[in-house]
Amino acid sequence: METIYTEKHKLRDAKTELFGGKLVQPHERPSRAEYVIDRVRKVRLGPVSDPDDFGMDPIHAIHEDHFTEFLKTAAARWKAEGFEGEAIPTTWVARRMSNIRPNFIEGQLGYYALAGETSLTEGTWEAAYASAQVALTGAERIRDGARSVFSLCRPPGHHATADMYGGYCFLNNAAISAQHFLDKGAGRIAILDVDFHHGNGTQDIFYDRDDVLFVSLHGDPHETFPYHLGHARENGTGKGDGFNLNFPMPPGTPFDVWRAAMAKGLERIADYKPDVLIISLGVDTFETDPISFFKLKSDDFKTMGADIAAANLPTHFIMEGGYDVDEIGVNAVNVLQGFDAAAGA
Ligand code: Q9C
Ligand code: ZN
Repeated sequence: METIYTEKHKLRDAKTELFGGKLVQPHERPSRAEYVIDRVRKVRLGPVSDPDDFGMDPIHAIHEDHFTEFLKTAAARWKAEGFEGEAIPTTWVARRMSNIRPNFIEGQLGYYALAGETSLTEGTWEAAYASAQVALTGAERIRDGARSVFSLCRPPGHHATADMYGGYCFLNNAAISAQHFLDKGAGRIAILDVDFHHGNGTQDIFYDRDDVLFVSLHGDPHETFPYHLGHARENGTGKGDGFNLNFPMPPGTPFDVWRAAMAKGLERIADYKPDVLIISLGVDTFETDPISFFKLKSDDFKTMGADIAAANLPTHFIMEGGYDVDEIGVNAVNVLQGFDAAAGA
């Protein structure tokens, strides 16, 4: 399987994450992608290619102009005010408050953030833009006829909505890829999100649509991030009714239980008959992930890949989370090797 990758991800190098009431070294750090690309090369998964540049249009097919403008300029505006730390929000549009966009940077952070852990830094925009270009390049490989491709996106994307960032995400790479397929003539796209966390951004973007089926397996939002979306009763709205499927699972969930849920999700995807299957590939379901509570083992990721291959669809893998950094390379590439072995590649 071919991998799309660029070192520009290193430009996203925040020094702080708000965690446990402290500013700590971010879980989402450059070494994550380094471990994954090292493993891709070590096992000779396949060629590694640079992304092409598709510009802003396919990003604006998903994200609001005023939001991308904010992401581009926020870190510099924050610094220009003389604030010494990295830019984090302290206010939100809480229940019964006004959705009017403030002028001052501090208020705008609260307006555009869906969570408070993720700081905006110099270089974040460039890295997020490059990450989206990686996903678009992967999409083009599938359009050119590849059975599968691995877009080694960093920073991740599935928590980002059309106009909000957070949960370590800025631009929604999976959504941008899905929309790109549709805009180039595909009729139906399925997104299977196997990251430990609910893909609230992807769900929100496609919630009222029937041309993208969203299926997510994740930690029950009663117990974990993003807390305020991802419940089983969220099935879509309007035309999108029936095209959103959530499988929240409790702390301690082992692979056999998780795998049975994925089988149900894949059944729904088979009924839907999509042109392309996009996998939001987080490996924070791993048993020793520092911020998660599922119990998958390294070998289970191979089985996961084989089960995905059995769906027999053109498959675009897009990197999302995974924070046991030492094992992220093995676990992510196990999915891809499991897929390739089962697909006869
Ligand atoms: N107590 C992704 O996996 N909250 N994002 C961490 C843990 C943020 C995860 C707090 C988790 C975001 C792409
Ligand atoms: Zn995650």
